[in-house]
Amino acid sequence: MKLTVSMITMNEEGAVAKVVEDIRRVAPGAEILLVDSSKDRTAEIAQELGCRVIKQFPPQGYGPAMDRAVREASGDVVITLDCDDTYPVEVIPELVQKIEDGFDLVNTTRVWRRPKAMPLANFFANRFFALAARILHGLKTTDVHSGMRAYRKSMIDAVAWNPRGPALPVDMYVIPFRRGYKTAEVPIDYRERIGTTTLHRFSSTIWTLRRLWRARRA
Ligand SMILES: Nc1nc2c(ncn2[C@@H]2O[C@H](COP(=O)(O)OP(=O)(O)OP(=O)(O)O)[C@@H](O)[C@H]2O)c(=O)[nH]1
Ligand SMILES: [Mg+2]
Repeated sequence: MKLTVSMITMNEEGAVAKVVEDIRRVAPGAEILLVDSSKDRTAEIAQELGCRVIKQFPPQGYGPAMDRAVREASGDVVITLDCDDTYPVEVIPELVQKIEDGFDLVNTTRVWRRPKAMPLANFFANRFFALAARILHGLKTTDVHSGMRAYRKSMIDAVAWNPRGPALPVDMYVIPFRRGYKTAEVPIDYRERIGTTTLHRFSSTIWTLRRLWRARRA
């Protein structure tokens, strides 16, 4: 199956070369696609390394960038991860294998135990959001906010969500699950980030709860 590794980037020039080279090592034939809204040299570095770069200006936020990153992928399998060196690229083959085995979406969980690289408040918030997903949707998960996943492209083509507003990864997991697509979850180690965070905790929390509640109608 053809593979695309999709990332969204906002000022990740300190990490992009390492992340792209790491991906190339484990998935040499994959298309690497960036939806970029950076003011720094992230896009140029990625292009020099042979990535396909879609520029999104002015920046529209996480959701519209991520929606575009998965929909524009040319592969049959789309892997997402953050371009900040937090996610272990070595698990990419395992995620792809699970799609080949018949799963439509393979999530990773960073919080099967507390990662040192995650602030305690974020850890508890993530576990709480996952518990809410279990109660509201019956989804056995510990992490609805992981940025590292594999999606079957035909599933993405068949499912819609509202890309506007924070916390889109919640919808991208819960809605396919509610629609009856087959999902799996793999524990991963989560590392310290290169560069500075773009996460807005307050709006992300509000939107997470809103998306979890609204997905009941999916
Ligand atoms: N293209 C694009 N990328 C974005 C935008 N906002 C955030 N990103 C990228 O999306 C990735 C994930 O963003 P967030 O989930 O907000 O958090 P984060 O900065 O990774 O936060 P940490 O949890 O500290 O790693 C980041 O690596 C950003 O570079 C945006 O508006 N446009
Ligand atoms: Mg990150």
